[in-house]
This record gives sequence, C-alpha cells and structure tokens, in this order.
Amino acid sequence: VTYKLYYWPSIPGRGEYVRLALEEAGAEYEDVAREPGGVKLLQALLASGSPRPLAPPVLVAGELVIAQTALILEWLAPRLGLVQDGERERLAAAQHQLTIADLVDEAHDTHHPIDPMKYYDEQKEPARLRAAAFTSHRVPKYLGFFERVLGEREFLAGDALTYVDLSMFQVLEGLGYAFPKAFARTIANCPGLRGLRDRVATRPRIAAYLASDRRIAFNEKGIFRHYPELEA
Ligand SMILES: N[C@@H](CCC(=O)N[C@@H](CS)C(=O)NCC(=O)O)C(=O)O
Repeated sequence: VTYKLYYWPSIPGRGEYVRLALEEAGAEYEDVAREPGGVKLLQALLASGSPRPLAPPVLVAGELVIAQTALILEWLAPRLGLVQDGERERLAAAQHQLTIADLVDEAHDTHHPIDPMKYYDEQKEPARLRAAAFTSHRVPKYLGFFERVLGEREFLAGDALTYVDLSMFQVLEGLGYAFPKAFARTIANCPGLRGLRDRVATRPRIAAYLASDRRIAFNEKGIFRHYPELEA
C-alpha cells in the first residue's frame, strides 16, 4: 500500500510526527498537499472524508481515512515495525504519544493563548505570560517526566525504537528552535533525552531524510515558533 499523508505543505507541524515514522520505516508514501493542486485535495478530504476529519494530519490507506496524529501513529506502528508486540507495549507507546500531543498543544498555545483564529500580533501580551509559564514550569515538567520514563534505557517505550522516540526527537528539536535559551537550561538536566535525540538524528534513514528537501524547516507559521520576545 502507498500511504497518502495529507498535511499543510509549508510547516512541519503535526504532520512531521507521521512523516518521521514513514521515513524511518522506508515506507512508500505520498505527501499529497505538497504536490501541485494538493491543498485542494486536502480541503476536499476535510469536507468529505469518512469518518470526517476535523483537521490534518490525515492518513489515507486504501479505503481507510484516519485523523488525529496519535491515532494515525498507533495504527501505523505495527505495520511499520515501530512498536513492539503486546498490549502493554502498544498501550505504553500510545499513552506517551498522547502526552507528547498535550505538550505540542501547549507549545502552540504559547503564541496563540487566546484565539487560534487570530494573529499572534493580536495576543502578544497573553502570549508572553503563557510562554513564561511554559518555559519555566511546563517544559521542565514534561521533559523531566520523559527523562524518568527513559531512565537508563535507550528507548521510551520498550527495548526497541518506537514512533514515540521519533516524536520525542521532533519535540526536542522544536523546543530548541522556539525557546533556545530556556531549552538549553532544561535539557542540560536531561542527559538521557539528549542521547535519544542524537541516536534518532543519526539513524541512517532519518539522517538522510533530515538532509533532504522533504524535511520542512521550522518557521513562524508552524507550532514551534521562534519569537525572541517570548523568551525575554
Ligand atoms: N488533535 C489533533 C489536532 C489537529 C490540529 O490541530 N491540526 C492543525 C494543524 S497542526 C489544524 O489544521 N487545525 C485546524 C483547526 O483546528 O481548525 C491531532 O493531534 O492531530
């Protein structure tokens, strides 16, 4: 099967968690909205897919239409060899992925704390307060949690690489981009996560992907945005 990923073409966003899994597995996939006319296809899928997706990313596999990043990954992982067999292992991975999704939501809310439909410029002051809380309390809480989950092991869910490790890599990269100073302080206390980030980045398929033009750079339209004033 050739998987079809539908996601906004100009940001890594939540589509990137799915891309990293597909890339690590060497799966065949189309990044539909990045092809000419693809955004219209994405909009058509949002208007007519069944079950109806509220928002991308959406994965289409044959007849199946799957939305919600964590659910897409939970469905894909056994097919891509990115989760271990067994209920406990599957549940642990899904649980950690949902926790990552919470962190991603909070990262988004640092620049859109009031209204996701309005511009950042229209909510700069609450954004400053939200970002301060995020970088001083929430990021240390989340990363401290995952550092403890990892312990002395190499992977977050079980004893082999899973999609959760790939997603954690993306989150660490995103936090480092958006909040370089605060992130440097927090990650200094997380040697396990630093090791995990380096291990993922140097996996042959991931390294090739990161160096390719398939990888979209972080930018100020995405979820992890670098606004220096939010770190002041
Ligand atoms: N919980 C969903 C959130 C999906 C989501 O918010 N997608 C964003 C792009 S990253 C979007 O296009 N949202 C449009 C909207 O919510 O109206 C997931 O994890 O996939």
